[in-house]
Amino acid sequence: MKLYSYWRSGTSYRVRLALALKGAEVDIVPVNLAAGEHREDAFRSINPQGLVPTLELDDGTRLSQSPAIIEYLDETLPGPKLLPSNPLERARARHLAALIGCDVHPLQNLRVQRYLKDPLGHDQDTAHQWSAHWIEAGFEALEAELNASNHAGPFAMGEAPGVVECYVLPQLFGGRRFGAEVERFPRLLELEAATLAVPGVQAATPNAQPEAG
Ligand SMILES: N[C@@H](CCC(=O)N[C@@H](CS)C(=O)NCC(=O)O)C(=O)O
Repeated sequence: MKLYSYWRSGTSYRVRLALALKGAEVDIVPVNLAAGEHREDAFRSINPQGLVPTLELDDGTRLSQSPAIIEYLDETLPGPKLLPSNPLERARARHLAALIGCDVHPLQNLRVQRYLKDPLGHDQDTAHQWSAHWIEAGFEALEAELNASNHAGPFAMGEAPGVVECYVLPQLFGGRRFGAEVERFPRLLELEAATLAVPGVQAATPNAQPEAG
């Protein structure tokens, strides 16, 4: 398998985490978002939306959109299950993941940040402040959800990290980058520390990627 990925991309990090938790090998193909490689024809022929991540299977089939990729990997690879088997628990895991994936992360995307600056005319500090505001709003809800949960922690859904952790770690990475006050969310930080201590997970982190700069 190949994963078209960018070191700092939160959605690529989600998929790298899912692969690491499954103990699966993948060839990483870096796509340099900062240099605009994802907008070039060569990458649009791989993913017409011009976004990472895209997973390419050994037979050449391609899959995009991180939630779809993660669920496909969970259903087809051996290793620990990332989504719970109980329907209600599975819906809850999807709920917590979507809180980040649908309502927080899209607002910090590169193309959204660029639009805030040009044509809207905001400077970098204002764009970051705007992002940090929405990240903290999402984290407040997520922290409250986890504190009210039946699961004691440190993980969101049980004894081991799964799909929710695949979303929370990248969003904390993004939160720090945009200046969100992540220290206000001790439950999320506890979940992050416990996940980073799982063997193999460090290799999935942004700074462990060969092209990180
Ligand atoms: N919903 C998509 C979002 C993918 C996405 O937003 N990718 C970002 C990197 S995290 C990207 O390629 N951004 C390029 C841009 O905004 O120009 C997913 O979950 O895979």
